[in-house]
Amino acid sequence: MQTVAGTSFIEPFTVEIDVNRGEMPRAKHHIVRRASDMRGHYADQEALERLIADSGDPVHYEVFEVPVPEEYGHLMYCISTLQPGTVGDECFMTKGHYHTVVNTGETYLCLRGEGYMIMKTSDGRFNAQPMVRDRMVYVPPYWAHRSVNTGDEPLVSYCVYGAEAGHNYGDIEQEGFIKRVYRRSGAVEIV
Ligand code: PAN
Ligand code: ZN
Repeated sequence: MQTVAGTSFIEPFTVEIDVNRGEMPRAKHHIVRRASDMRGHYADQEALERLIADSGDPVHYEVFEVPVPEEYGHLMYCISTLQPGTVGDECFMTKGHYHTVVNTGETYLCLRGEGYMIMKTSDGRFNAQPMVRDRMVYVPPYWAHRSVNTGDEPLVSYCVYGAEAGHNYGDIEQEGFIKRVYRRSGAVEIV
């Protein structure tokens, strides 16, 4: 068998996914982001500090993955589980990022819950796609992406992307996502 330089040969494998709990039980990487990891991301920073102080710094979201080599040709995949809730009236969300290798896309298959994937480009385009069970969002290359939970249960999705992608959080932290997602009197507003 001939292999290609830069793409490691590995053995095939399978993973278990617990769709209802939003977990990959035997994940090797388990990233947990709490409310305190989200400082600087919400419009109402005082509301975030109150949430951290009064609710024991609750878990915001978790990412489970069995990593593969971060190389062109491999596909990274993960389960991402974002809890429901609001900071002030802004819905819980992930930090969001561009891929470091900007021309790598990603798919998000929503397994449970409801929300939005909000996306923006470095030249100021904005797009929001609904995330709801059995629906897949395609995040094309170049788009920064953030998931937002607008419902009352965890938003669970299965993501797949080029394993060489990398995550660039810094640029979008500086730029912001143009719009925010709120739940006011039960209605979702993207403004
Ligand atoms: C996802 C995200 C995951 C967490 O796996 O990494 O939903 O969001 P943040 O990375 O923005 O905190 C993905 O888009 N990977 O590329
Ligand atoms: Zn991504």
